[in-house]
Amino acid sequence: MSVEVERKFICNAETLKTLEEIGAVCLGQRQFHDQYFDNPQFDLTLRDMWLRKRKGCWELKCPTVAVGGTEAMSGEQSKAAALCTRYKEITSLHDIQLRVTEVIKDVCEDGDTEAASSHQDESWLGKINLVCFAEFTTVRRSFTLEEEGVQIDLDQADFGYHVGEVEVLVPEGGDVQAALEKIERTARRLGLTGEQQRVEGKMDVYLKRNHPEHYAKLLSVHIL
Ligand code: V4E
Repeated sequence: MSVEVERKFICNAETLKTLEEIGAVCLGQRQFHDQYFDNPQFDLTLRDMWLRKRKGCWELKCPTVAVGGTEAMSGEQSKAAALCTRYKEITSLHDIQLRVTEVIKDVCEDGDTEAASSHQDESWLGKINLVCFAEFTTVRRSFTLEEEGVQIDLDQADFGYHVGEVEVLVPEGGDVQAALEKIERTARRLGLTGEQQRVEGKMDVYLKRNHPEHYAKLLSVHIL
């Protein structure tokens, strides 16, 4: 398990040029199709848990309890930290099923919570009433600033939304504060100093268009 710390940013015509100027190394381009799952009551996403299948593998993103909080930060640091998200990334199918069934145990009437044996076996979804509520394809160009250990992704979603993100993966028990500082330095080098507001991710835009009521609910409980 690792913690993904990331900050989204708005891409513009200058972004590629800026990446080149600051010495970012291109890691290449890839395309992937994401399917996101929840039950009809949206019990997972209302707990800020995001279950998806990407390239044949299951992934679950869950909120992480902030270690060290923001009290030790300066005003500027905590403002910068507020623009970042941190999520635990779980990729073990066994652990994903445990976490998901903890939340959705009441709808499993026959008590049959038999685990799936492989990432391809989707029978467990039906048993706990999980259905796909969002799916889209992303073309992603990735860059790294090797000296910082950050990855910068430029995403183009197939429903017409373009967004960038600066990301650091922190191993379990690692230094989240150091990751926030790397992201902040990178944001400055990218010239993102004017961005004071959280930038919408692909899911914000997708839900706004396709599930506006659920989007409004997530906004009202400050999940989006
Ligand atoms: C919506 C959401 C999550 C699902 C994944 O969203 P995101 O990280 O934007 O997708 P992607 O394709 O960039 O994933 P990656 O390849 O980096 O793993 S996880 C958390 N949320 C909620 C959320 C939020 N509250 N605020 C922002 C700015 N983004 C997402």
